[in-house]
Amino acid sequence: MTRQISRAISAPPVVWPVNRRMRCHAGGVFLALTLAISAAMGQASAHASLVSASIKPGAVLTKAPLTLAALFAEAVTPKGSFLRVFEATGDGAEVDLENSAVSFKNAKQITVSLPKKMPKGRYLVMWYTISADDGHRAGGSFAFTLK
Ligand SMILES: [Cu+2]
Repeated sequence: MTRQISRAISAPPVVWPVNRRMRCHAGGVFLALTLAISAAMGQASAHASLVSASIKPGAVLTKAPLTLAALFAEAVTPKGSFLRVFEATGDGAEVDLENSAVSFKNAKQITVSLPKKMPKGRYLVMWYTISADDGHRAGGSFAFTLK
């Protein structure tokens, strides 16, 4: 039952023509619908969103790790999904070794190597996933500090 509902709701919303006068009344309906869809999506666990990472968001590290691994809620496609690390200051240069890849043993995990001599500073991790289950895309970022 829940599955059928979420499948029906996750279809692209049909946008029908609404004239200006109708729109203010329709606003409440759209809001209610949006809330209903969000609730249904939450139950269905929709995308390959970030579950955990070997460097925790907001972490302050004293020793630079050589790899960063991140775990996602769903299996991700090797093509198109990535993990990248940038300097949060200065010119925002990419610091990882540009070898972001989905783990052989776990299709829900992406790893990337970090340089041996990573300078102290603040870094920004960016992740982007395409779900291997349904093709849905998700992305986000978090910061950490090396001091
Ligand atoms: Cu999805």
